[in-house]
Amino acid sequence: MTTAAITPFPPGFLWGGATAANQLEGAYDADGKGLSIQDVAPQGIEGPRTPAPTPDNLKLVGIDFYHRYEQDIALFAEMGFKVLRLSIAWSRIFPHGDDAIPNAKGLAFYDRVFDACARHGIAPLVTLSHYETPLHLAEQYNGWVSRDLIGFYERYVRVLFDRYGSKVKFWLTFNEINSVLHAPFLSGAISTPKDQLSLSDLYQAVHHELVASALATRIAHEMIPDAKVGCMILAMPIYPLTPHPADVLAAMQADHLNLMFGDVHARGCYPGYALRYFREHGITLDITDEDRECLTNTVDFVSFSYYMSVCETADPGSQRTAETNILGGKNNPTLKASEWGWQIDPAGLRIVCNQFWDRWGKPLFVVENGLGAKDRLVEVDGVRTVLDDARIAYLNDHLVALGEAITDGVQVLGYTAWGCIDLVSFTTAQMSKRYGFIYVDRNDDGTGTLERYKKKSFDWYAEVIATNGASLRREGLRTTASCLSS
Ligand code: BGP
Repeated sequence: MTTAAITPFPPGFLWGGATAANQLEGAYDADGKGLSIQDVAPQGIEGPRTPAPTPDNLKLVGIDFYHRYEQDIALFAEMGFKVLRLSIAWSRIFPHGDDAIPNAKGLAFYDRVFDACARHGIAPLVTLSHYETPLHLAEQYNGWVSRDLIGFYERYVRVLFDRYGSKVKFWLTFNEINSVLHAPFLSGAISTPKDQLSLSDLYQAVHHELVASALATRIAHEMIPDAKVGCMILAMPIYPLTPHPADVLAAMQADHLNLMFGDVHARGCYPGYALRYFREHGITLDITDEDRECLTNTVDFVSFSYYMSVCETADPGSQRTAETNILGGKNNPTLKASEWGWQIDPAGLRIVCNQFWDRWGKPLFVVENGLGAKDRLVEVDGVRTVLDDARIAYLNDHLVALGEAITDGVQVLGYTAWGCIDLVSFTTAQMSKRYGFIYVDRNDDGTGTLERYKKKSFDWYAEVIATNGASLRREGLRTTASCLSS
């Protein structure tokens, strides 16, 4: 008699991977697609914008998923994916964002992608807006600062729900919606340079996105009764740098700036600490009664990305600035970091899961997590591969922590590993910052064959999925590989 392997992951747990259109599709001007804000940001969030697309922008070609999706989805299926997170490029559907009629060829492309997913039994999890707003909306309207964007977004999502409602049951409204506070152009399509942008304009953009998100939730529920809609938040636990109460308070207040987004999505109104923040920072917002009513359309689940934690301190002289995924913070002296300086903290995932569940009581979905690292293609027994033990260790430890959160009683719907196939980095726009189970032969200078190769982590993840997490190694934390620095 065999005993079933022990796993904290519930039956039907949605294992899979996550991607975004602008980072993998390429074909930036094919079949009627308009320009998106990413097409003029060749160096990621810190670099300058270019007046027009330039050949050094790796996203213009991406990994050519636009032409290779069949093969890539077949590889995901080989790993046993139950779900694939991908986004729809808004400018493929509405090339300028404010067009009256959608682009038929853009719509047909995603039909082909969703049909390929269906053939492999993979459920799509679709992000409506993932850092790829049509450029025209940035240039003509100043992005989400303008209330007009709510109407354009509504037109866009109605078209998508109508067209794909029978094929897509999981929807996310905005990727990492809280990142607009730190990356106004790439997150909120706001053309005003960050240093000239007033807090009132910034939070007005936030408000418009929050209303648009609630509106999309309401419309999805009306048009696709069996759909589940989630918000998507950049989650980054903020620990006090010391046990000093002033540091604990500083950490709480920094956390509030992020938690506000989940509070509005899950509770349907602005929390008191946000109203105080607006008052004390001279932020005046145009919030109508209709907006307030709209915000009461709360999400079905809360999804988030998780890569790292940071610290906060009340000490204005603290020099411990951390390299982070967009949001700021201070370095934690107890943690190691990736090659890009992102601090590795598996326990933080358990902490954030508990915090969100306790706070909102909504099911969670981990829709991004992974290790960005340099990979080296080698030959083993005549087969080209990557021996990515550091990535396996990172993912193992985070999944063990997620299992602990589930054992704590947190309801988690699924987990999609970020960049399940190598794609162009968001923050640095490099190819060399790789996350995938599948290596793509493309380099930072744009050279490469675009051929795909399975990494060691490919078989490892396939086994995790096949055993519903029972194959994970719980003994000791393994994130100690040589590529990590202290
Ligand atoms: C998140 C974004 C993703 C993704 C990821 C990793 O902020 O939602 O688009 O790219 O970060 O970041 P990077 O690609 O810069 O390593």
